[in-house]
Amino acid sequence: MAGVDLSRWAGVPGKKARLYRLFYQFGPGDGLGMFLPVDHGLEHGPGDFLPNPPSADPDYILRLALEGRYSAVVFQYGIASRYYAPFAGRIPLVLKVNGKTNIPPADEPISPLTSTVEDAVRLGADAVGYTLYVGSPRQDEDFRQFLQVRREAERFGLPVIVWAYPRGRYVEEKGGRDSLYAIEYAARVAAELGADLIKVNVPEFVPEKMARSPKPYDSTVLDVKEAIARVVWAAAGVPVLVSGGSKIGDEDLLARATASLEGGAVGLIFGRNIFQRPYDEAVRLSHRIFEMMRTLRTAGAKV
Ligand code: FBP
Repeated sequence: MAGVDLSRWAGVPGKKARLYRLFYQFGPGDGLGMFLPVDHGLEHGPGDFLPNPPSADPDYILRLALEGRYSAVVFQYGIASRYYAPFAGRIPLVLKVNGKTNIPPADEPISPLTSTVEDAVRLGADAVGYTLYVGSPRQDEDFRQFLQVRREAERFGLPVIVWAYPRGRYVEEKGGRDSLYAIEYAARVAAELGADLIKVNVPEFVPEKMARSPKPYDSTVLDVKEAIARVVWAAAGVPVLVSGGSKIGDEDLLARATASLEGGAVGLIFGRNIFQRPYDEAVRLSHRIFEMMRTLRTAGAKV
């Protein structure tokens, strides 16, 4: 299995040092990452915290990230600027620099800027996160906005993690946001535009939706490991992180996580699947995922 190869950033010491912290000093290490993203209060509303009400408190999330042995937490600016200081240096931060609510219709999405790379540096973040809605009717605006973030990130030496999310009405016409066609394409676009890391959802193969995808995607059915391997291939060497999506059972989540890593992902970025569980259960599950990653890495190293 893969791990982040820092030699790719040999000429950019700022990015390399921060990626070293994220992928070698914290979390499972050895090139692998385990991230806890909690921007759902903005993206989906506080209803996402109702299954486990204490999770609405960012201090709770930071304690969970520390005890769960994560590589980093991911927050929006308002939360990071009020809650991160007591944890700075103890658990890395990824600052999400754009975001939106899910209240307007999802047919023409764009995620506007909510903070800057300079904010991220001041807060002590080790990377910034940017949601790119590939295929949206507003994609041209999104590309220009991303260009600005990518240039600032290069100037400050911060890695950019792109949430490569195919979205909008045209994507739905071609098989939907979870189709292999759309996710593979979004990962490639993120690589083409200069992402340092790419975050994707696991492709789904729903026959009625797939039928709307271009050939050969209309008839390609893969398991999780094979599907992630395809996305990793499309990403042209840019390391891939896999999202969790809505909450599923422990064993299903572990199976999906294992298959994703075996498919070549360098890490996991699970939000609801962790914080919607009661604290002790979330810590236990995080430790199981951590151990699974260490075991796979060790097995891989022997090959
Ligand atoms: P989950 O693991 O809970 O899916 O979180 C990952 C994430 O990318 C969050 O950062 C973000 O809030 C959310 O998913 C966006 O999901 P969607 O685009 O499906 O609304």
